[in-house]
Amino acid sequence: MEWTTAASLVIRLGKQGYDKRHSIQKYWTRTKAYLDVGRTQVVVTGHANGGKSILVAQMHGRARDWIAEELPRESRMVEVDAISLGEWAKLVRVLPGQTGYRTHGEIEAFEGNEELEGVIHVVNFGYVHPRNPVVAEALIKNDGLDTVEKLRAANLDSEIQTLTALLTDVRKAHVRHRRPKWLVIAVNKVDLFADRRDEALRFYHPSGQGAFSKVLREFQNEVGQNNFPIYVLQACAFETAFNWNGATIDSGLKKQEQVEILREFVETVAVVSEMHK
Ligand SMILES: Nc1nc2c(ncn2[C@@H]2O[C@H](COP(=O)(O)OP(=O)(O)OP(=O)(O)O)[C@@H](O)[C@H]2O)c(=O)[nH]1
Ligand SMILES: [Mg+2]
Repeated sequence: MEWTTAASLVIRLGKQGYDKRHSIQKYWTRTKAYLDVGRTQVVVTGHANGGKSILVAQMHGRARDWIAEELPRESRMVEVDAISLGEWAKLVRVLPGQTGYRTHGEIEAFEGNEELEGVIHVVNFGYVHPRNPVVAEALIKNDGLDTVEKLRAANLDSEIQTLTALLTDVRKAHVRHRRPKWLVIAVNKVDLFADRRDEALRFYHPSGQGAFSKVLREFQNEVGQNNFPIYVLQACAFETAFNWNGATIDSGLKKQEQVEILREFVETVAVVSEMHK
């Protein structure tokens, strides 16, 4: 079991697969008008407050301009964006984490979309909490999630339900269009569990022993493993201390490590995308 990296893919495929990314079509245009009418090529999903908006923003370096000033608020609409690396560029739609805001985006992104190439599903190893302090307070008081570990346990359970729901959409699209062609599990916020990344990998990897792995494996068995490759990547969109009920968890990454993880993440997604064109 290993994290997927650009280098490991290149070794597995031989160099040819990697070079292909320099010869992609130059259909790309940066105009916002095009972005709004273009069909989604990559869908980004995951829990509310899990880091989807920042991660996507980081995937073409735009984030540095504004992250320093203001972090994104809760997304209430599908965000249309682009991810790019050199000449590789994809039109992305980020589905809001809050299920109530999602319906339209899900339909647009998955149904009848013959352009859909892949899905980036963002997970957090349980390190996520509601933005709304009132909702957070209720989880602590009413649901008894008064420690980070209790919160994580509950989150990890709900991640499995979210994954199952996502795979239902993927299954339908796959039956109709044989798309999306790949799934990236983006294990974000690794700064908060830097020393337990092996554990996280075993938790999320299709060959792992846990419930998340089992759902992935069953899906792959159903559609055929070669028809639907799943890659597990580390991500760290933005180092932030995690605060819950008076407890604080700080980043455990070394200096510059976040930049390196992000660079690797973008490069690996680009290689995955070019491999499965
Ligand atoms: N520690 C840590 N925190 C992160 C990381 N990425 C994002 N965050 C935190 O997560 C918060 C939410 O990020 P967003 O990108 O707005 O999350 P989202 O998934 O778009 O959330 P919704 O729009 O509600 O669906 C940010 O304010 C950051 O503080 C990360 O890699 N590490
Ligand atoms: Mg968002």
